[in-house]
Amino acid sequence: MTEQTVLSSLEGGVLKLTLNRPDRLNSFNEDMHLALRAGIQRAHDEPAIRAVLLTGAGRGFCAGQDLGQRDPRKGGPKPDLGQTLDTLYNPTLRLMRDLDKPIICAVNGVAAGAGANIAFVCDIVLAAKSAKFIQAFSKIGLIPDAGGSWSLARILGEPRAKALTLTAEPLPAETAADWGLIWKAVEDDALMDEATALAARMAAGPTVGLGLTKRLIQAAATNDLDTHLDMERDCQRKAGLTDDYAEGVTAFLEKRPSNFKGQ
Ligand code: T3D
Repeated sequence: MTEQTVLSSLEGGVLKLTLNRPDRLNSFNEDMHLALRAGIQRAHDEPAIRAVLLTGAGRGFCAGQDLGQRDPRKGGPKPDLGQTLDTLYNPTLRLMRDLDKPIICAVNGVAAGAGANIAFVCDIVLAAKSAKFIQAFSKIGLIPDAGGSWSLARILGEPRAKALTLTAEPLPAETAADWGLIWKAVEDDALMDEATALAARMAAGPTVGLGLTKRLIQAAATNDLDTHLDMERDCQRKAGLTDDYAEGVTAFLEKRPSNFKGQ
């Protein structure tokens, strides 16, 4: 490994992962794929990690797949992109959805192709006002992957999802927020402070309850109401057995801030 493609630091229960190939706008090579997956896996494995903050180094967030690695002029057989989705993108996306801890995404600059769609898989997305989201795939003859055709259709509906993906027109951060695709667009110089504070707040929260909440919201789109009411019952039962629930109620009754331990 010649470069550290994902920078990682743990502070106050927040695992910060920074995509780190700034000269390629943090586009994905295999090493960065594996490093990001290892970071998310670490968040699964370590109880001390109670939230993840994902961002990019330099002026971009992530420009999707590194196209230098797909250069047809180099010859050789045509790539099996289904296989790269199967082995590189999709396991990481599933790991991010399955993580029972909040993932905050700070989109610091352009997010294109799979780079945009990885942001949409995160739980709370903040973007710098100067950032743009580009479904760049149609420009190179591909389909929107990394969950994009799923997220965009669900969140935006067909008309906007089709227009964005078929035209590859950049979507400014403020419009993305107006359309409900991300949580907020914030002033560029406030982005990291705001995202860091939010991640710290999540890390100080009732981790089990937050994880169950994430799971419920994700399941809502495919559950019918009957199934979902049962799922809420089961999740509330689990949440009600946590020490954090007891602490939350005690703190309320004692008129003091809660001191959640994530258990
Ligand atoms: O292959 C598979 O495994 C299947 C999965 C595919 C998933 C995908 O994500 S496909 C989509 C791939 N991404 C793109 O098509 C986006 C390509 N990039 C762009 O269109 C533009 O760079 C941006 C709109 C994102 C930003 O434009 P701009 O003008 O701000 O920056 P730039 O000058 O184009 O880029 C700066 C540098 O980053 C530049 O290098 P240079 O000239 O300074 O040496 C550029 O080549 C490099 N760069 C940007 N994106 C990529 C990249 N290098 C490799 N791969 C990239 N995706």
